[in-house]
Amino acid sequence: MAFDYDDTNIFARILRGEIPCDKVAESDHALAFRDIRPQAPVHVLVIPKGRYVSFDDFAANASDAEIVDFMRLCARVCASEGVGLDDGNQGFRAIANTGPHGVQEVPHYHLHILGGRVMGPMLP
Ligand code: IU
Repeated sequence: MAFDYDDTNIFARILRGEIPCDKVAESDHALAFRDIRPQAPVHVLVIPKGRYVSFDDFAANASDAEIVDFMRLCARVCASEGVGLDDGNQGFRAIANTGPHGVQEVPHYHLHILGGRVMGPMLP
C-alpha cells in the first residue's frame, strides 16, 4: 500500500506551529493534545512528529526509536496528573481510525485516548 502524505493536513499545520493546540505532553518524536471535539471527559490525541498517514504507515515505516518514543509518550499521558486518567486503574480506550473503512478524518496518524467514563460497546 502506498502512503502519500499530505503536508497541508491540520495536524501537520499544528506540528509546524501554524495552528495552536491544547498541548498535554511532548517528546522528541511525538505530541499529545486534547481533541477539539471531545467524545469523553478525557479525549487526547497522540501523534508522531514524522510524516505518517495512518496507523499501518507508522507501524510499518517509523523507526524503532520513533515507535518507542510514541508509546512512552502515550504512557506519560495515561499516568500524568491533570490529564484525568490517573484515577486508580479505571482504564481508558485507545483507538486508531484508519482509512475510509475506519472513518479516518485527518490523514496524519493519531491515536485517540478516551477516558473519564465507562465506554460503550465497540461499534460493529
Ligand atoms: P479521526 O480518527 O481522523 O476520525 O479523528 C480526527 C479527530 O481530530 C476528531 O476527533 C476531531 O475532533 C479531531 N480534530 C482536532 O482535534 N482538531 C482539529 O483541528 C480537527 C480535528 I479538523
